[in-house]
Amino acid sequence: MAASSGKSVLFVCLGNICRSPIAEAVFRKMVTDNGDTNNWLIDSGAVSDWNTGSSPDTRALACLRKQSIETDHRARKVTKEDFLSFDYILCMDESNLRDLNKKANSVKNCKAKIELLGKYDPQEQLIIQDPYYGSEEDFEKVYEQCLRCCKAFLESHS
Ligand code: WE7
Repeated sequence: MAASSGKSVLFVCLGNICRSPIAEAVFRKMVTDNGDTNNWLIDSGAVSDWNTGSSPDTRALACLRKQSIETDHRARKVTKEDFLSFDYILCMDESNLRDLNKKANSVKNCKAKIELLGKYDPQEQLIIQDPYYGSEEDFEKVYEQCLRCCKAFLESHS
């Protein structure tokens, strides 16, 4: 559960094995490097339950490892409680956004602000594309987008 005094963010993509675990790990490293971990609850999740319990995709792990970032995340599906407890739910593409808004409409007292992570990109690349059927470069691009967006998101909430 989110600490009442702190801030909380849930990163979301389709399966929670490529984009959202990268975003989560990148954001956690930034917050840790700032010595601000006590003020943030950070997690990631999926709109689908296809990959529930799985480790991130090996290409996502390799991409993070190149930056000396580790993660022990296991995929999970977004729950109704997430809409009540998180301040922000940040997703990757329009399909995620549609799915999340649909779910948010079925919960009472939704607290979370549901947005595209790409909204925070100073380079204005709004959509973080699914790299699942892509190449190593596509994962690198996801990482770079997450880095820019997470930095801007953190700055706007510090
Ligand atoms: C993905 C995926 C991604 C696509 N991670 N999967 Cl096979 C399938 C079916 C329903 C939900 C999920 Cl999560 C998955 C496995 C995991 N990033 N991207 N599938 C994908 C991409 C483009 C067109 C169709 C699919 C299923």
